[in-house]
Amino acid sequence: ARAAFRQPQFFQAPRAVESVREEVQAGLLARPAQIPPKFFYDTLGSRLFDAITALDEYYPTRSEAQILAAHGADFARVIGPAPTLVDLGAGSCEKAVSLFPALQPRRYVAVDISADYLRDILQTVQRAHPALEVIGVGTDFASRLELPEAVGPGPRAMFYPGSSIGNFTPEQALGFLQRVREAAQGGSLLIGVDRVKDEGELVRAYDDALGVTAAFNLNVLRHLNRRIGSDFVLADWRHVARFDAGLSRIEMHLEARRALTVRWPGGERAFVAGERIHTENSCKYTPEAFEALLRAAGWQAIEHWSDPQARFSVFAARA
Ligand code: AVI
Repeated sequence: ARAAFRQPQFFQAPRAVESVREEVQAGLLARPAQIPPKFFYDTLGSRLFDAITALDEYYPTRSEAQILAAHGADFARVIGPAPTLVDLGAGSCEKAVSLFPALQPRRYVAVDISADYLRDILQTVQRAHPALEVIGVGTDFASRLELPEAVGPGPRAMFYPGSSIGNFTPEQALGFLQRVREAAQGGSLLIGVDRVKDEGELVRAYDDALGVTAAFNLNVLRHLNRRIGSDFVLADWRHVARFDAGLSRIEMHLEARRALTVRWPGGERAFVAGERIHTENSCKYTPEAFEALLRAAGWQAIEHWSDPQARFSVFAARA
C-alpha cells in the first residue's frame, strides 16, 4: 500500500477582480502614475525575484542569510519558544526553513500574495518536514493581516525577512509594524532590514548587468495586461533605478520610450516620451532609525545583528 503523506493546509483569500481593476486604474491615472509593487508577484514575477536573489549585485539575500546562519541561538534567546512561526512574504520559504533547527517550530504558517507559487513550494517543505504542521495562506497582507482560525491562538513568532519592510514608506511601515504586533498576540518579531550604504552599490543591486531586475520590473506590465486587460507593450518601456538620498530609498520606475497611450476596459492614459510609472520604493535604514521605528510601533526588548560588511541587519523584538 502507498504511504499517506501529510498535506499542507492552504487558505486563499478571494480577491475581487473589480477591486484589483479599481486599485490599478487609480494608480495609472495618478500623476505621476504608479503601480503598487505587490503586482510584481505573479508566478513568473516570483521566479524572477528568486533569480534576483542569486545575482552578484543583489547583496541583501546573501547578507541576510549570513546573519540567519550565524545567530539562530541569539534569536531563540530573545524571542523565546516559537511553536508557531508565521513567515510573512514567504516566497521560496528558504529563509524560514533555515531557522527551523534554531527555533524548532511545531507549526509553520507561510503567507504570500503569490498563492500558486506558495502552494507548490509548501508541498516540498511538508515532504522535508513531515512532523511539522504546515499552513499556507495566499493573501495580500500589506493592508490587512488576518490569519485563518486554523493557525490557532498566539503567541506567534512573526518573521518578515528580506527587507520587504523597505517597500513601505516609513509612515506605512509604522502602521504595518503595529498590525504585525497585534497579530503576534504577545509573541515576537524577527525582521530583516537593508542598511544605508554607498549609492553606487545600492543602484547596482537594483540595475544589474544581466537585466534580471529590468525583467522583474517590466513583468509587472505583463501581469497587469492579464489581470485588467490593459494593452501595455513591454518594448515601449525602460527600467529605471535611482537612489533618492533625501528619502533614503531606491526607487524603481518604468519610463516610456516614446509617446503612447495605454488602454484597458474602462479607461486609458496617455504618456509623453520619458514619462515614468513609479513601481517600487525600497527604503534603506540606519540601525538607529529602524530601532526607533520598532519602538514607535510598540515593540520591546529589541536587539540586532549585522553581517561582517554591515550591509544588512536582522532585528529581534518582543511584542
Ligand atoms: C522584496 N523586496 C524587499 C525587494 C527589494 O529589494 O526591495 C524587491 C526587489 N526589487 C528589485 N529588486 C528586488
